[in-house]
Order: sequence, then C-alpha cells, then structure tokens
Amino acid sequence: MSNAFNSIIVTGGAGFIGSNFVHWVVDNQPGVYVTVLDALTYAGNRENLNGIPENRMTFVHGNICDSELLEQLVPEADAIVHFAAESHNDNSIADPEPFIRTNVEGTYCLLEAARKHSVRFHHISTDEVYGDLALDDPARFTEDTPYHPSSPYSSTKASSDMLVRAWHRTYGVNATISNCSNNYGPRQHIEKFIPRQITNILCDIRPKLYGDGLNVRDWIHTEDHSSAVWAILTQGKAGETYLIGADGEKNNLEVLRSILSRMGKQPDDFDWVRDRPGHDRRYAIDSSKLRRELGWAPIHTNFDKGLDATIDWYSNNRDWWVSAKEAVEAKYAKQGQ
Ligand code: NAD
Ligand code: TDX
Repeated sequence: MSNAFNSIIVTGGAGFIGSNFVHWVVDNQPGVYVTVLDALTYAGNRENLNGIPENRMTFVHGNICDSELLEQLVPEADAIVHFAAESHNDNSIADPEPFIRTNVEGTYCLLEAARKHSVRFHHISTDEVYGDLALDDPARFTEDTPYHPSSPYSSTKASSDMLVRAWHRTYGVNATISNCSNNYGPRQHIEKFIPRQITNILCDIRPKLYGDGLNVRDWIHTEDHSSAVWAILTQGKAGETYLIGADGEKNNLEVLRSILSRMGKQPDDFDWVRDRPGHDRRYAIDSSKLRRELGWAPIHTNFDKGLDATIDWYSNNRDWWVSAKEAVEAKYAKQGQ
C-alpha cells in the first residue's frame, strides 16, 4: 500500500484521541488535508481543534450515521480514519442504545460509503474486544486472541470490527483495523479514570477507586497511538489487524497513588466505591507485529513523565473541563461511584 493520502476524513476528530491524531497529522504530515466529521456529542469539543490552520482542515458538524452527508464527503477523500464512537464503558452499562447506533450502525454507514467510492478505510478499535486476562496469567493479547467482549461498549466495538472484516473479505474494501490499549494524555474527557482523579483533586473532591483497585490497564500516550495509526494507514496490509500498545501495564491503585503523590496528597486520600458490573480484570497488549512489520515504536516510554505533563495540562486548562465537572460527578454519585 503506498502513501498517497492527500485528503483524509477523520471521524470523531473533535474527541480525545481523534483530536490528538488531527494535531499529529497537521504537525507531522505537511501534504495532508484533513476533513473532520464529528457530531459534537457530550464528548466532542470544537475547541480541541483550535490552532489548526484553515488551509489544513475543514470541520464538518455531522453524524456518521447520515449516509447522505457521507455521500457528499467520501468521494472527495483518499481515506477514512474512523475514531468516532461512544467510548465510555460506564455509560454503556447505564444506557447501551447510543453505542449500538454510533459504534455498529455508524461503522456500517461508513463502510458502505468506503465500498461505494473505493476509499481506503482504517478502523480504530480497542483491546477490550478480547475480554480480559487473569492477574497471574503471563499471556498478553495478540492479533490471534479470540474475541470475548464483556461490556455493552466492548461488544459494540467487537461488532464493528466484524463488520470491517466482512466488508474487506466480501466486498474487497481496502480496510485495516487497530486495537489499542488505554490512552492517556491531554483533552481526555473527565469521565475517564486518569482525568477524573486529577480534576477531583483540583476540585477538592476525593478520588474514587472501583472494586479492589487491582484491575490492570496497559497505558499508552495518545501521541504514540497517533503515530501507530499513521504507520498502519500508510504501510498496513489490507485486511490485517494490528495491536497497538506500549508495554504500560499498571494497576489502578498504583496509578491513583502516583497521581496523589504528584499532587501533594497522602496515599490513602481517596474513597473505595462500588465496582463496575462485569469489570474486566486485566488488559495487556503484545504489539510485536506492529513493531516488527511496520517499524513502529512508542516515544513516550516514561509513564511518570507523561502523567506529570497530563496533570499540568488539566491544571492549566481548567476552562476546558470545569463546566462539565458537576454533571459528571452527579452522574457517578447516582451510580454509587
Ligand atoms: P471520545 O469519547 O473522547 O470521542 C469520541 C468522538 O466521537 C467525540 O468527538 C464525539 O463527538 C464523536 N462522535 C460520537 N458519536 C458520533 C457520531 N454518531 N457521529 C459523529 N461523531 C460522533 O473517544 P476517544 O477516547 O477519543 O476514543 C476514540 C476512539 O478510540 C473510539 O473508537 C474508541 O473506541 C477508541 N479507543 C479508545 C481508547 C481509550 O483509551 N480512550 C483505547 C482504545 C481505543
Ligand atoms: O472513577 C473511576 N475509578 C476507577 O477505578 C473510573 C472512571 C474508572 N476506574 C477504573 C475502571 C478501569 O479499571 O479505572 C480503569 C480505567 O477506566 P476507564 O478510564 O473508564 O477506562 P476503561 O474502562 O479501561 O476503557 C478505556 O480503555 C479502552 C476507554 O474508555 C475505552 O474507550 C477504550 O476502549
């Protein structure tokens, strides 16, 4: 596959990972023009794209389920990079319906447009499609691990992956899939674990830890996710899946204690709260295929340094999150979390 992408559509480009990807492309790939398609749900923010020059990007406020809109946008593009999703497990447990619409039906609409106009398609997915691993299991997920999703969110992401595979095999859509581990970094919604705890401390609210706190997540800086997606978009083999991860396994208690100490708090300055129903125990990614075949490597290999920069970002960008804080915490309080 050659890198001949002058014009790409980025769905969900006003969200956390999508906006970081758009900034990465604009900063690192001078010849590429980006069309962001984003519905600006509660998780999308137009300000996430501030600073991008007008001659590099168009923002389209619209829904990926809107096939008529796709009919206008897709013929003009060389590729679709599909980040748009309902992305939060706890929300999917409270109300799965929007997850079915956006993650399953939305991916279907985009695949149909990619098929009709023979446009390259890269699908952003998650390691959660593989279910979870035991804490004492030496195994990590690979591209051959069977699908075993646990939550409404991860089952809709697994469904969307299956659609992509079928559209490649049956219709020959030039598609690839990446399944990435937990991202952290600037502009992540404050409903998610790391920003929730940082902003709690900034608001004098005690951080909240689910269950026994020993669940393991495999953390990657969102900028490393961006460089990996670009490598797969430009060098990946059609029909293939690539796992993205940066060897960042840590349990939630460790991450929370690190945030507490970096923000001048005591190790026990937090509350234990109700566990998430069906809570996956451990995720761990073996990304050797991506490293070996496409020569990718992460650059943010020091988690503590990345965490410090993330704490600084939320401390210095209060206006970005403060108006959402009360409602997010009220929603969690109702769930006993
Ligand atoms: P996010 O919730 O921060 O952003 C999602 C974006 O999609 C928002 O801008 C939202 O407005 C937009 N969107 C939602 N529904 C839409 C629709 N119907 N039409 C158009 N736009 C819509 O999510 P994120 O954390 O940035 O995740 C991005 C992608 O990466 C998702 O596909 C997610 O499954 C995947 N992923 C996330 C992680 C993680 O750690 N956050 C890890 C692996 C994979
Ligand atoms: O307040 C909290 N306390 C807590 O202990 C929150 C919000 C979470 N947790 C725990 C649950 C998880 O074990 O922290 C861990 C991380 O939680 P989330 O940030 O909700 O992420 P997770 O459920 O692991 O899913 C994330 O990574 C995979 C993204 O949200 C998904 O979009 C992605 O697919």
